[in-house]
Amino acid sequence: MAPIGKIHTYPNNPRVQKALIAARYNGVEVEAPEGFDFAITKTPEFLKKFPMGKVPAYEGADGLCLFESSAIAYYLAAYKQNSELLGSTAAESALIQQWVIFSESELCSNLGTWAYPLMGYTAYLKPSVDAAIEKVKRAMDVLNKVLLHQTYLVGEKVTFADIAIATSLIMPYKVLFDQEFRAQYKNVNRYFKTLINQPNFKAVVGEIPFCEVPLKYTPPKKEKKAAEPKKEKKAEQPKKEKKVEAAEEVEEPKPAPKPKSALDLLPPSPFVMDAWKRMYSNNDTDVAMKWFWENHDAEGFSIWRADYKYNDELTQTFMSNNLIGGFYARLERAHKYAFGSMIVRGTNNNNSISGYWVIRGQEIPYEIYDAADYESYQFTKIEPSQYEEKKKEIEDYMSWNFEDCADGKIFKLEVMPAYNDKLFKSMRVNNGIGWFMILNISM
Ligand SMILES: N[C@@H](CCC(=O)N[C@@H](CS)C(=O)NCC(=O)O)C(=O)O
Repeated sequence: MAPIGKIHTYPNNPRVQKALIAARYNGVEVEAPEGFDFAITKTPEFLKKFPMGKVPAYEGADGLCLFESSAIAYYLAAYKQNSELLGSTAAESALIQQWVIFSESELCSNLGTWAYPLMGYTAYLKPSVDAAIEKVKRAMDVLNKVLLHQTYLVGEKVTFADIAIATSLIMPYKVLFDQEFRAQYKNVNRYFKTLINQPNFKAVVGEIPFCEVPLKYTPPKKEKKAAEPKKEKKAEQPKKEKKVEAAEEVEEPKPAPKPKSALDLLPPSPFVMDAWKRMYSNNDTDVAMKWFWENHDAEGFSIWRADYKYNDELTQTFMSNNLIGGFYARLERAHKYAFGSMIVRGTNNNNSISGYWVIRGQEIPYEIYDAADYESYQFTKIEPSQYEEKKKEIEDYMSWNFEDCADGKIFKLEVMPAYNDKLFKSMRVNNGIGWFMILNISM
């Protein structure tokens, strides 16, 4: 039988497995060509057919275009008339629908929030990861109860519900659910093993090794700095020493009490960081940069070029952009004192991260060098005598004015990214993947 269509995707995308399994159950052939380049998802031709610019995306030989992995899988599950995958009554169909939605909203999205920071794709925020783990446990409890007396979720045979749920559980069974975790969900374990050993599953997903050592967050190592304000403070205040030591034993640093920044003790500067951020947000970059040079105070602020040190390890451009987001997420205390524009230049498997910063004072302050990811970047100061020579480059970085600019992020707290017009403009100009990747990426 000739393929009825093809699925655009990168190799081994877990979101495609449910479609390929459904296709096998129905004896339908569909292509999932290798050699995919993410860049095509942002071309006008692709966006015309798949306006989200995301994968997987299905293109039928008959012209049907579909995005959303569950819709693609549904189509293949429904392709054969009277397919048993979709139930035989309205009630069964609705129950199947219930579990498909459950797999997306209760499993995939929470599993992504749990796993992706640990894989380094998104910023690690402990409360958000902990909350996601609790939500996954709640969903697993539900499945465990339901599966106590049932082999499959709906009726007595494998349906699309089982395909959706089991494929959502592959990643966590491999890297998150260790033996101790699995021990609490014996019925789900039995169910999962039953499914992944069905020939139609096995042909798509292969052997699934169960997790022995789950992914854990390991903060990047930092070089010790000669004079850290925190340490000085400890020495000056012996009475509080015990309390500080106890706090240091806790896995995650707690926000309070806020140390007063050494930067607040610098002589006042006529350059007002907030005014610059507003200027940048509300005007075209050429207008904003004119204001910047007119108002820049080279004594109170310094300009830095930042280059990621491990560009040769970067792969997908959207992942590089997520790295920038991860760095920013750890610079919470620097918002008052710094502004940065970092961009991803190049293409998948051949890209780099670089940018420019305007920073209070003449050194990289504690608020920046204390961030976990700081050591991954080379910060090079641009001396005032170099301003003229570097002016064009600085402006190009501020406006993302490079042919090879794939994406980027602006470091400034002033407005939420989703409402940041300049960011939207830049995303449009670059057909960028943008901020939403960090929020949307789930599985
Ligand atoms: N809900 C969608 C999610 C698709 C999705 O987020 N795909 C990612 C790759 S796994 C993507 O194409 N991201 C690129 C982008 O956000 O522009 C689905 O299940 O198909």
